[in-house]
Amino acid sequence: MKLSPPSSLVRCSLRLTAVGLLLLAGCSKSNDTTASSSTSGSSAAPAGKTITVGFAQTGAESKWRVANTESLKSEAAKRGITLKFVDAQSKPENQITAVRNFVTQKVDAIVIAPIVSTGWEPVLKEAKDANIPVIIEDRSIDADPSLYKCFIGSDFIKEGHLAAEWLVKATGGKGRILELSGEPGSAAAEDRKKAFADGIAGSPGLQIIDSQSGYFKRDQGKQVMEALLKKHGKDWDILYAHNDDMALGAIQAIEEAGLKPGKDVMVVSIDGEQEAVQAIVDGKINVVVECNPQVGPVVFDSLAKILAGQTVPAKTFNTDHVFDSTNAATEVKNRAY
Ligand code: GYE
Repeated sequence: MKLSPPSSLVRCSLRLTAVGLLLLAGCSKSNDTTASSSTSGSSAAPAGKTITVGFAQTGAESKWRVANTESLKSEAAKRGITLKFVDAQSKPENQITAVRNFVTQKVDAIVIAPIVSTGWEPVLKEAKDANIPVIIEDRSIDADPSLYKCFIGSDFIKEGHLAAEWLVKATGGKGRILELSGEPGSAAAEDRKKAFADGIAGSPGLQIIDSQSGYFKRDQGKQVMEALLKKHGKDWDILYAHNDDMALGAIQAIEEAGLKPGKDVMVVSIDGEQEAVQAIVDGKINVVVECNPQVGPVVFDSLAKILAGQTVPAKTFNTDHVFDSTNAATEVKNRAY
């Protein structure tokens, strides 16, 4: 009797080898995880081939973003994974096209850092129909959770609350606030805006007197701050910027207008870039709430589990900290981005 080659067995064991390597190469990182959901192992990993992952990044709007890209790229390289990288240049339509192309190219998995939270369902359905698992990193989306495997990133609601809580304590609940918000329609901007507003709601002496978008960019942060300074002069007390790049741009505009940031007016920011924590040491920023961009290890650990048919938590949040004058001098040298 002629023995037929146990092709499915060989394929299966090769796939397990690739997945095993992914799992072994994973380095662990402390993270808070919340409610679990079961994820079926829809492995599209080809037998005996390098795993290919498509990564649809928002763009390169901030230093935070550059660090996020670097984290995923270096972690993929460490694990021998081929990463197809697309910079969507802050255009949601580019990002949808990138994901659609990844589906056509039959990648083994897709990672998305969504620019905006809406409009994702059609292309996620295409990925699901093609049996390609999707991980959402950084910004959450408004879509049926069964269309993607998990979310990995920071809790923006918590960040907004932490910023507000710090400010209420530091000001005794009094002050006129100018807000520099992030990318309109992004979870990062919307959650940080809402949570901060909720956090100061119990202090009627704290009022947001103006709010404009600086799109998470340093140059736009500066330009928008210049316009706000023209409009409000010195009749304001606090700047709440949704990220460090905008805060750093705004600080320049504030100084050019003859005010001392950190002293004449308070500056509250989010991200935890080294330059911003240094600005606390220099007395120009008052507080920075951390948002960790270095999620590459968690993303690829989760992917390894998904490809091996294991369950991963529906949401994995970073543990983020608060930097102010009490700890900035110690922490600044540890900032990796
Ligand atoms: O705060 C900002 C970046 O989505 C959390 O996007 C991210 C934000 C981050 O450009 O710097």
